[in-house]
Amino acid sequence: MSLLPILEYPDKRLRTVATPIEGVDAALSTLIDDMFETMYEAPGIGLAATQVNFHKQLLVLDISEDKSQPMVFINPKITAKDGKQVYQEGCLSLPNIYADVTRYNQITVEALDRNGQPFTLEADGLLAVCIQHEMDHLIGKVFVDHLSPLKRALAEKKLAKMRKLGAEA
Ligand code: GNR
Ligand code: NI
Repeated sequence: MSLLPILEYPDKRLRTVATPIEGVDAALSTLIDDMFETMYEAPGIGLAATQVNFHKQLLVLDISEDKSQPMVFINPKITAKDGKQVYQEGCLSLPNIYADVTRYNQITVEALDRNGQPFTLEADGLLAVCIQHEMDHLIGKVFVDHLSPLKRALAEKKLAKMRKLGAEA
């Protein structure tokens, strides 16, 4: 297993639109293991392949507190959505930046699991937030794209400042 470098905003590669995965092979299985290791180590509750510079439709997540609910979504599609919720989001590609984002409250997702088997999942609350956040990455979107221009500018300013402080420390 190995830790993978995570791309950080405003890296242009985060804007790449991922393409569908055609088959689940051993190399993909290794990538999935490495993505879980990278996500848990960060620590984060989700990771999209885009963030580790692999531009295929793959995301992993685990919203449990004890690493007990690892989930893999290959070629995910939202087939139903309902309601609205606001959640304070963060992103491993924008360290230390948090902002409220409005998303669907309840979604139905169809995807393939790590064995290539199709499944359907109904999600709400944080799980629904996380799936929508990760699926955004797969189309080259990050959560600050959902903010007003003013809030987004503030987030970018804070990010630049944190980087500068980090570089001096
Ligand atoms: O670790 C993460 N936490 C989080 C919190 C609120 C909403 C979304 C997320 S996802 C994020 C990990 C990440 O950047 N995934 O792309
Ligand atoms: Ni993210």
